[in-house]
Amino acid sequence: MSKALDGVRILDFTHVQSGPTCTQLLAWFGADVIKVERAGAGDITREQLRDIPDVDSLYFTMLNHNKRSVTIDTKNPEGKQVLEALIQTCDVLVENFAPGALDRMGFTWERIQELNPRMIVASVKGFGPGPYEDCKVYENVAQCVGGAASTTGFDDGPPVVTGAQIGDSGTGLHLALGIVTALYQRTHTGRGQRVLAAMQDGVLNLCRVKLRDQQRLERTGVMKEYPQYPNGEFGEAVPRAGNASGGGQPGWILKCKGWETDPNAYIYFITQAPVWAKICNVIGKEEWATHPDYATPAARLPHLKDIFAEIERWTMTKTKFEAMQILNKYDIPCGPILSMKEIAEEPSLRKTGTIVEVDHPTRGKYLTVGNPIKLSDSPTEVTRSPLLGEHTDEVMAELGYSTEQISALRTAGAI
Ligand code: CAO
Repeated sequence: MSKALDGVRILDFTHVQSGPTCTQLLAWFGADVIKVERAGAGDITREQLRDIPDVDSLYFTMLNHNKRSVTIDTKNPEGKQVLEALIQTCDVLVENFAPGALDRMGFTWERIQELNPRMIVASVKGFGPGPYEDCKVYENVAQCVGGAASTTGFDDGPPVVTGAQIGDSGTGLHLALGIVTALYQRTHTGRGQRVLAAMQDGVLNLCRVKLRDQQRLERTGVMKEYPQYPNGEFGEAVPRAGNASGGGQPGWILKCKGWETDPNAYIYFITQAPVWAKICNVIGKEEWATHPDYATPAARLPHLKDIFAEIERWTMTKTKFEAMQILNKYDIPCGPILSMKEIAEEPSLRKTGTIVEVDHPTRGKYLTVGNPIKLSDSPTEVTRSPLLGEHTDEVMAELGYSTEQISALRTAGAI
């Protein structure tokens, strides 16, 4: 079966996490992704957080599936020529170097356009144009400057970063959408363009509901679904909301049977308005269905703490899976807090290709997260990440270099 992005060639100049997640997705959709790395070293993540000596780390292997790896020293004049040949034959250049690094290599937007006017140049940067545009940025910095950290955690504690890599992988996702959109526009215009996804912007986009709340707070001075209501103080900025739901249906994380010893024996419970009567029945508080203090969503808001405490008395008598099973019968929205171990072992995720076992020549078998986006006409087959420079000769031959030329370039340190 053909793939959605068959025939699209990506010159992958990405490293660490944000850029590689983007090009990995494009590779899963069928693009030929050629990852350019420095000979001898490669992407720094190959050696970061290693669990097996001298073997590409899981950090690297889990972000670089389905790609080819070539080594080029792009600061070497002959290496630059090889890169120029790649620019002329690829559709998209994706990079997430520090600001200005591509220009310093001699590959400005103008120069790239001269070489290939159809080329799309896609970049992840920490910030968009402005006072911080020259800054280097990593995941947690992006979470802090994009509004996630100030709105995550509990009200009486410090800001907290989330384990979800919304700055890196989140921005990679945004960039991938920008790239396919630019490829589509090129079918009409014939021209390439620049695509920029700034990590601050990507995180803020994912924190959109918090900017909503900032404006609600400024208008009304209070947010009734937040745990600070009715007894706490609201300041000028959106406070941290603990585990409160970001939407209009109040929710909280509640203890389940075994919470004393199992750090993940909890369930997320949503008191969705249409099923309120069923919730009251399940927890044995039938009278709340009609009581004036509890019968409507607005009446319930000042009592949310008591309501969740009562529901928790019920959830603590069940395991998180038992509670889920019972609540699902009544269409009460809830979700067990799953550990990574439980997720890794979940058969249904293996079946859908969301968790995949991959074999690697030096690492052996390992688990990875497969393509979370499923296309019915473009199925994803996850193949292992490349060894450093594994495809240098193959790609050079495709560019028209002879075996002798390739070994001369290697001797000169250009590849
Ligand atoms: N041949 C020769 N030189 C190469 C090369 C190659 N194949 N590949 C990279 N280089 C050079 C670059 O040209 C650059 O050189 P100069 O500094 O002389 O211009 C140098 O390697 C280092 O690039 P860098 O500054 O991007 O790398 P860093 O480790 O210092 O910074 C990071 C890493 C992530 C902070 C920075 O790249 C960045 O801010 N990127 C944008 C934001 C981003 O993506 N952050 C998320 C990363 S994932 O957490």
